[in-house]
Amino acid sequence: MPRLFVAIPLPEDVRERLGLLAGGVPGERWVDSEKLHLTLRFVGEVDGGWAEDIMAALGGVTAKPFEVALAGVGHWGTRERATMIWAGVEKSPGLSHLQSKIESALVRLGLEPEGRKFSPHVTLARLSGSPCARVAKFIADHNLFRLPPFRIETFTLFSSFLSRGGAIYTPEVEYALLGS
Ligand code: 3AM
Repeated sequence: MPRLFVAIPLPEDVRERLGLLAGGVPGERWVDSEKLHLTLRFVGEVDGGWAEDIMAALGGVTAKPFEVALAGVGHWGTRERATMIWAGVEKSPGLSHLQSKIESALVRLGLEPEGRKFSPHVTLARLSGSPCARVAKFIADHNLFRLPPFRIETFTLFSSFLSRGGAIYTPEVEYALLGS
C-alpha cells in the first residue's frame, strides 16, 4: 500500500540555500537537500483504488499560483527534547487557500479531517537526544534567516517509502496551479 502525502517541492536554489544551514547540532539527521519540501497534507497508507480517487480529487483542486517566502527557523518538541528543526514560511494567503482546498477535496472523498491546524514549515532536521543548548544556539544563530519569495505553480502527490536509509520520496503526480 502506498504511503502518500501532498507537498510543494522547493526550487533548486531554495534547497541549496536551506542546505547551507546544515550542521552544528549533535544528534541531528539533516534532510537531504533534494528531499526538502513543504508538506500540505499527510495522507498515509491507502490501497490502490483509494490512491486513484485521491489523484482524481487532487486533479479537481483549482487554485492560482502564489508566492511564498521562507523565513525564520524553529523547533518542535519540548525545550528539553527537541524533535525537529524547521524553516518557517511567511504568511501566504495563496498557500492557505491551496491547503484548505486540498483538505476539503480529501475530506469530501471520505478521508478523516486533519485534526491539527496547518503549520506550514520545511523540515530541515530530525533530532534525537540533541543537547537543548545547541538547538537553542542554532535557532538564535539563524534568527534572521530569510529567503526571497518564490512563485509556486505546482503541487505534487508524493509516495513515501520508509527504508533503513531514510524515507524515499517519489513524485507520483504533479498538479498545475492555473490562472494569474
Ligand atoms: O513535511 P514534514 O517532513 O514535516 O513528518 C512527515 C513529513 O512531514 C509527515 O508527512 C511528511 C511526509 O512524510 N508525516 C508522517 N507521518 C505522519 C502522520 N502520521 C505525518 N504527518 C501527520 N501524521
